[in-house]
Amino acid sequence: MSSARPKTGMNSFQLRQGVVVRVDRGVATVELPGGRTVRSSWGGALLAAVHHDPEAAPTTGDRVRLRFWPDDRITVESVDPRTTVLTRADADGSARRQTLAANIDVVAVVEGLVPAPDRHRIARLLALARAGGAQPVVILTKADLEPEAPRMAAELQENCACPVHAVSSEQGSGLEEVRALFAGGRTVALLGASGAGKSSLVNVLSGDEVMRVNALRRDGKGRHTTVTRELHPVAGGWVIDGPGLRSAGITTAAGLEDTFADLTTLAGRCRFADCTHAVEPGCAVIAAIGAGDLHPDRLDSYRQLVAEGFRQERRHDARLRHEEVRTSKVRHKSLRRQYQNPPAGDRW
Ligand SMILES: Nc1nc2c(ncn2[C@@H]2O[C@H](COP(=O)(O)OP(=O)(O)OP(=O)(O)O)[C@@H](O)[C@H]2O)c(=O)[nH]1
Ligand SMILES: [Mg+2]
Repeated sequence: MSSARPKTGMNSFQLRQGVVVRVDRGVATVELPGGRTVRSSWGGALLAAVHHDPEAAPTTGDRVRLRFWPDDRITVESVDPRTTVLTRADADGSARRQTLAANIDVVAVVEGLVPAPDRHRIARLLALARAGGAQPVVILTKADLEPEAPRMAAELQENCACPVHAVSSEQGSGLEEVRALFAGGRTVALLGASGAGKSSLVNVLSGDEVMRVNALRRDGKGRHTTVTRELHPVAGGWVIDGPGLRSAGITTAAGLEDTFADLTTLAGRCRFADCTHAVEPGCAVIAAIGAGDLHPDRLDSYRQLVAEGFRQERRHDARLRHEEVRTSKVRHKSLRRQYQNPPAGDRW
């Protein structure tokens, strides 16, 4: 009697979709439709893809396909194409990039009003947000400690070319505008230094203590309380809270024109098209700084970020070229072995 053996080949196990809610050292926590979460490592094909391109590794916010194996293992087999991706250059100054989150609709740059907001950091994080394709906003926290909060928010908004909201998680003020960012099930990623108040904002928006919050250190700095990047349901949408960014190298100069719209508009009025805004006569940028209409920090940030963006683009291109050459050398070697030593029966 012939018994039909159940198919046990890899393709017989159904793939299921899920969303990555956090990643810890090569293990993703994935939420399935219905809300159950499972832990999952990388499948073979994905491992190979990640070997060639580390940016292919699943990150928080990714939509993935999971395979459930008979021995209870669960693996991520593939990552769906990303609508947006938040990427920073590795802190070691190399060409490597680190993918922070994917499929984000809005990046909220979170900065405390106390101590005074750091304009360089805001410009840098907005550039990072724009480069990834997400809509940028700025959230100024701790408005309860700064009587000048509305004026400071209005002033920053002129520079940033994006909405700026002043909020207090302590008093619950300014939260309606922030809640509106999540409308329609949108995903908002919070980016900012440690101690800026990101997790406090998540807690007050969700009405629950979903994230741990610690008092600041004596010198007023944060304690890096949040250590992983996590996705949580909030206000009808999703929020991604993560560790405070010690450094956030930009990966490209793309998007800088929008981040510095005030400056690039002025530059269009300079006498010379290739004006460097240093010594040229008829420079509208220098004139605006002299008249107090443009903060000199803006020009410093712009120069620094443009140089860094182009440098990182060149490094990344060089790394890709190196990778292509390496791959083609490996292919060439294996072809040569094959033709010099064809397996028996394959000779012609
Ligand atoms: N007065 C006041 N304090 C706040 C507010 N928001 C946050 N804080 C305080 O700021 C400190 C840091 O807040 P967190 O929410 O942990 O900051 P974080 O950005 O998540 O920090 P990391 O997790 O380290 O990146 C805590 O002591 C909070 O109580 C606010 O709106 N007003
Ligand atoms: Mg936190």
